[in-house]
Amino acid sequence: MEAAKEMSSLWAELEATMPDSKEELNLHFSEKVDTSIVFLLKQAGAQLYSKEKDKCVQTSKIILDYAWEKLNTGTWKDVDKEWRRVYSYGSLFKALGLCTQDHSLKEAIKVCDMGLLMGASILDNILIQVINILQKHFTIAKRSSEDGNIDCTRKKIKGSSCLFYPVMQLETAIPQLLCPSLQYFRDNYLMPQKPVILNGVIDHWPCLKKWSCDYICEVAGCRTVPVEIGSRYTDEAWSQTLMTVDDFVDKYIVNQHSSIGYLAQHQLFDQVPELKKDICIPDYCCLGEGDEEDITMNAWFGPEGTVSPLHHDPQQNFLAQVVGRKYIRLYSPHESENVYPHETAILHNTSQVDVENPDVKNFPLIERATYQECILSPGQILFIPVKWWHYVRSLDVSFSVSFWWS
Ligand SMILES: O=C(O)CCC(=O)C(=O)O
Repeated sequence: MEAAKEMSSLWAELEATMPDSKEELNLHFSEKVDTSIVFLLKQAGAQLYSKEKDKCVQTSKIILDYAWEKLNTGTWKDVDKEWRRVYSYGSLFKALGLCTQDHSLKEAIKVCDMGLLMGASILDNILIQVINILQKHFTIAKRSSEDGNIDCTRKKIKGSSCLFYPVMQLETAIPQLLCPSLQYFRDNYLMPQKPVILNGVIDHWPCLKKWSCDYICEVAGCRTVPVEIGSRYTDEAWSQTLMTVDDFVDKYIVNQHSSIGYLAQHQLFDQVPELKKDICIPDYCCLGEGDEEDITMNAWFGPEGTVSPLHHDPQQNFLAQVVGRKYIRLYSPHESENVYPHETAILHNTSQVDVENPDVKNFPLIERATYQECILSPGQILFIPVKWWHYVRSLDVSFSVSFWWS
């Protein structure tokens, strides 16, 4: 009885996000999309509105399989947006069709996440509205099934083994400031493009007190996210996969699988607005010329030992440390020749040298390159000027947030 009540309240909320009639679904596509697929989309829409949910799920699966092929042919930038819209509609119809008592909300959430990651915005970002509702109901159901059993779910993280803990030298240490004024930061660090660690500027961020594996699993555990597998993206064995945050934490953080998994992505905060509420854009970003919407926020969540090989990015960066510590080494753009950038276009911003263990025979100039370094701890922000080479290795389970701005 309770389940039936819960399902009808969920369905009422979902219905409120949907257009009033199937005619308002706006199922119009350019000639790039085969008419047979447009027909199936209309059919799935009609099945949904006439509450034939199982049939709607079946039709949506065909649409999704077909669109998936289109999304995975050629390079991502050449994928036509119309096919991404098709994928989003297929995801929407399938997710809503799955919302019956017999199906799990978890699967519907996964379908929406896939739509968000691979699709394009439709119907005023309806997938975000739908997933928020699904997640709310999923969390309520999960909490009530866990009642009285909370301690058993606590994520226990193995102690840090820190095989190689760097010793900082005074001469190479990145300077630190305590809450500098905007003008001081601009004149002494932004304009001359010098790295600096800012202390005391993010002390008020709620994430510093709130974020832990338990909390991240509580707010995002059921969400599907892209994860990088392998110790560094320059390795041949490196790959990417999709998995839920719960599975990522269990496999790579709590149980520390033999390979390394890194949740390094820019969509996490759009996918999970709850996490975004716990951080703020640093005031210093207003010194840039871009608008706030142009700032990219990246999440970097992984176990001890994740490495981002030496590389540079095309924007200014504030790398904020929230959980755990990271060893970071910076080389100025003047050292580019000495750090041996890869020759391929795709990796031209990445060095061939493993800077903590350099092959000086093959890369002798690396010994000439001067660098600055630090161990970034929770509550600190590192300013990495545009085009500065940076190498990052986490010393603990770590969560950082970076802001790319111009
Ligand atoms: O924290 C990391 O592993 C890499 C950070 C980074 O490369 C960036 O913020 O641009």
